[in-house]
Amino acid sequence: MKSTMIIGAVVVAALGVTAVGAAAKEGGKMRHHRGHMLNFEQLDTNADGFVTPEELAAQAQARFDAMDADKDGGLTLEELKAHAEANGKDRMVKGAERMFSRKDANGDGTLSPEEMMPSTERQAKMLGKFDTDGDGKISIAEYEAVTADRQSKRAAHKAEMFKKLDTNGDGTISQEEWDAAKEARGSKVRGADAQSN
Ligand SMILES: [Ca+2]
Ligand SMILES: [Ca+2]
Ligand SMILES: [Ca+2]
Ligand SMILES: [Ca+2]
Repeated sequence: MKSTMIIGAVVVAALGVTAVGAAAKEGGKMRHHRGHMLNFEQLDTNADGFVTPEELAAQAQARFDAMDADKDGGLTLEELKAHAEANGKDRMVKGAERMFSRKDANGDGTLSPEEMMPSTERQAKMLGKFDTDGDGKISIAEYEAVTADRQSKRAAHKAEMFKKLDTNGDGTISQEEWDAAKEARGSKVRGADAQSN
């Protein structure tokens, strides 16, 4: 059903991966460029402890409307660029044209809300990630579990980096260790360059 698809899409859009940010990421060449993450209180507009697809839909629509400066229900390249500029998103301004032509599925020069939506697989993946009990809404516990998981992964990654740098395991990174790591990284980068050329 079409409505299900749209609801899934707005979950993606509202949960921090803005439609434009997601598009930039799909570009492959651009680095991960996430829109900033809304917190649960902001998403749960009626404050009942659950974020429903309806609440997310309303917010995704609000975001689309904010970009749709002339309120004609479609985004032009100019509107997209102007919005990115107004928000100081330089990288988005630069990537706007490419992203626009990729997203404009019917090539009419305007992005409809449907064209702005991420792909179905991405939507399903995102919704499934948060809604772990599959009841169709996101509880604060589900939201926090995902957020905490993300944070602990980041912390683990940092710890791992530290361990790699601290080669003698004394808990501090000496200048020598730092230099050695830099040296190792430098040769790796040079190696990669040599390969690609
Ligand atoms: Ca709610
Ligand atoms: Ca417009
Ligand atoms: Ca279009
Ligand atoms: Ca749930």
